[in-house]
Amino acid sequence: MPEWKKTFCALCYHNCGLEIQTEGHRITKVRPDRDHPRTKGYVCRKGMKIAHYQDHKERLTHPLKREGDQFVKISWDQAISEIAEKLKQILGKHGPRALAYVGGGGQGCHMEAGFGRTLLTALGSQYHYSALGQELTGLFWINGRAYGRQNLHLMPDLDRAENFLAMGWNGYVSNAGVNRARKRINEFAKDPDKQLIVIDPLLSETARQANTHLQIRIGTAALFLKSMIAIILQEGWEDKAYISDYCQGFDRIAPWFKNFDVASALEVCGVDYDKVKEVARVYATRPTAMRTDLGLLMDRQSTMNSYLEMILMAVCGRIGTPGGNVFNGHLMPLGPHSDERDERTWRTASTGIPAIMGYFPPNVIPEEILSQKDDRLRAMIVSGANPLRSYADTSVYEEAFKELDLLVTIEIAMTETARMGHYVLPARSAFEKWDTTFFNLTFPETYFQLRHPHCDARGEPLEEGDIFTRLAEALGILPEIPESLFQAAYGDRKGFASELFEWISQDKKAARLLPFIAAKTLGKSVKSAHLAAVWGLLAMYPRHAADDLSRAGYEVTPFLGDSLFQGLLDHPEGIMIGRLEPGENLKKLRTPDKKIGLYIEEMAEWIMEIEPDAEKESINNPDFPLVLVAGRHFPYTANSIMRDPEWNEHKALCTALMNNEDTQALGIVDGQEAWVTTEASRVKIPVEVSDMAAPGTVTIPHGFGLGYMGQDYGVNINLLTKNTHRDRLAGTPFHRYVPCRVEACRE
Ligand SMILES: Nc1nc2c(c(=O)[nH]1)N[C@H]1C(S)=C(S)[C@@H](COP(=O)(O)OP(=O)(O)OC[C@H]3O[C@@H](n4cnc5c(=O)[nH]c(N)nc54)[C@H](O)[C@@H]3O)O[C@H]1N2
Ligand SMILES: Nc1nc2c(c(=O)[nH]1)N[C@H]1C(S)=C(S)[C@@H](COP(=O)(O)OP(=O)(O)OC[C@H]3O[C@@H](n4cnc5c(=O)[nH]c(N)nc54)[C@H](O)[C@@H]3O)O[C@H]1N2
Ligand code: SF4
Ligand SMILES: [Mo]
Repeated sequence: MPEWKKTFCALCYHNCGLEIQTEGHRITKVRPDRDHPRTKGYVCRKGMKIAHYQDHKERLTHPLKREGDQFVKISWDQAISEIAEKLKQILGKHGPRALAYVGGGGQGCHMEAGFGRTLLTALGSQYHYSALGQELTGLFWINGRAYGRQNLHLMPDLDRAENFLAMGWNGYVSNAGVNRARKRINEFAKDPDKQLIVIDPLLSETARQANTHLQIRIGTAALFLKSMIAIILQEGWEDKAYISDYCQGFDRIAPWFKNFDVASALEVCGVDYDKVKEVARVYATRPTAMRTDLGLLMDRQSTMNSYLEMILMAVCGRIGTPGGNVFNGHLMPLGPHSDERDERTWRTASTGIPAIMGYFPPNVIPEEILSQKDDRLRAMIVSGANPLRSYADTSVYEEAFKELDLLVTIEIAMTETARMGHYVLPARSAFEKWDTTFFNLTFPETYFQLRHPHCDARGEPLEEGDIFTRLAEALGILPEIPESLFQAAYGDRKGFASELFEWISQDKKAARLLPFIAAKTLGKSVKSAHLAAVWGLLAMYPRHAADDLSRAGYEVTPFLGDSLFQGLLDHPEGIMIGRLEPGENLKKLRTPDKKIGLYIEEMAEWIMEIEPDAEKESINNPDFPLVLVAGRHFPYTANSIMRDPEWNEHKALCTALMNNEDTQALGIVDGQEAWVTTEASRVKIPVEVSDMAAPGTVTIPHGFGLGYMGQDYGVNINLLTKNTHRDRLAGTPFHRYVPCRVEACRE
């Protein structure tokens, strides 16, 4: 009987526990892991298809160098020394602002990001661009102002909630950010004592399950949220005691809502006043957890939506309280707090967008490369990301990438971005290396899991941590490591820990380069740079999570980190590494007065723009009368990770969903091809008549248009999105609101 090996999925940030059987390089069987402490046997269609991620005909095996139109195989030594030499030349001539690191771990291979960022900062640059800068940074910015730290992130406390309010989130198929989302949705929808309320312009899969679905007009989320707050304050339903104990600035925000014309606003939103009032009453008076996502984050009022969402939760006393939204625990936050009011925080040179939680928004990359300034971007290391399919406005990206002096892509597959690179470096896949995820979707328990290397690698791919360490060494940025530390790495890990921490406590430069030091020492004895860095993280974890660890039943000793590390090696399904106290969640606030900051100066003018007439006017666009939802996530897409169309049995699934009303008016029948035109471009795509689409909307999935073995499958949605169409503050794209028009294809 072949052995079942425990691991977890790398296709979305739910990171479900899986069991796999393998034969050499391939995964031969998959089943959900019922013993998985967090996901308990939960899985979706995509996870069951993971074998197509691991093995296909365009996996990379060797370092490649571009020569003319061709790639030639080169050795690792040649690749590393040439790249290091070019980087030295570019940075020597133009300074550190010429360099950006793009990507960093995707949906569940996060160990590389620590190495990539360490290399970037050691070279003097702060430009880390990632997918987080095209969805979450506006929200992170609000978190920073309201809670004192951009990485204080809220999640719905569904275990203690009576009701579940979902807005701009389609968890029934995206599984995004809620542990075992489908089960939780069903539980709230079916239990007579609970309620599932969904606010979504489309009849999404989640909205279909709802007890109450408010189908707002697309693009009116800010107006809707402002109305909800206004109703609550006008009715006096706010939680006055909570506001006085835990909030600051209420008196300054209250006037924004006092005379707000709710009736006119809701008319623009296209929803019934009494129904909204009832939802507002339920939210304000019963423990209700809220989950929002791309429908708000990628909407035309992105950061404003996050601001209004924060105010709504706060005035109802739903932040940090049981059954509302709570701050979770973690081994590592997803990024550092980076306040742009601190002059050390960089802004992009041409477009002036600050780092938020350490991330810059991909939407500005083309302008930053094409700028005529001397400090323009010239060199880029892309890893675990495919900008030429994932980021807005592919044509502009293609134009910009041609102007780079150096493009290095670290990948497992030959992608559109890799094809434009000067060097393409093969990484080990999720199942060929030690790796982990820092996404964490549980409360009050915090879990952590290591993915063990279960598949053999083909060719010579390396762990990304190893690639970055080799680069750091070739660039001459590593300090001299004491010989005794190399030796200690082969002895008892406790002895190694004492030696290492003593050294780095005296040598600040070494402390900043810790992942590399760990890789060069312990990494040699455990045969993995990533494993060594995980050990380092765990070694430091008890210092800042002692209470969480003792609540989880651990005796907190100086070497607890090492025992946790051993636990992860012994338990490939993961272990609990902390337990929070639901009643003490507000202690996590980090503002100087430990209160939630309701009034945010930079948002004050903007919020005044959210008025019925102004919004009605802004969403009226005679040139582009329809709205494209540019990026449906459904069971046949997994961002741009799954490249072999065999995973979808080669079915033609990339269609434009439209409402019957619109197709009839345009003379289009189901299955007929149509032109969809936006400011950026136009594409031809089959139309699928569906009641999921609201009148006036067109929905196309994200994750098609990938080339495989010389053929393209489906439409690349990012031909239609415009990179300048972005949030004024965070630079995040408006992918859920792209004005468009549709014409039947007559030829
Ligand atoms: N199958 C599959 N699952 C995935 C992924 C994938 O590629 N495929 N990707 C993963 C990733 S990286 C992410 S970030 C998540 C995203 O997860 P979600 O955010 O849940 O995914 P979306 O499909 O964008 O769903 C957003 C919902 O917002 C609604 N919406 C659009 N415009 C508006 C608006 O103006 N107002 C309101 N209130 N709602 C609006 C849409 O109709 C849709 O139902 O999914 C993850 N899961
Ligand atoms: N128009 C539009 N665009 C969108 C969206 C949308 O809704 N609409 N959704 C967006 C969202 S929410 C997200 S999160 C982004 C995601 O976009 P990206 O950040 O580009 O990430 P992915 O598409 O998840 O995968 C990127 C690459 O990682 C590679 N890869 C897989 N495993 C490994 C590994 O172990 N190591 C390395 N080095 N590489 C690996 C894959 O081959 C793939 O090419 O795209 C988004 N783009
Ligand atoms: S793609 Fe599916 S199986 Fe994989 S982590 Fe996400 S929900 Fe789980
Ligand atoms: Mo995402």
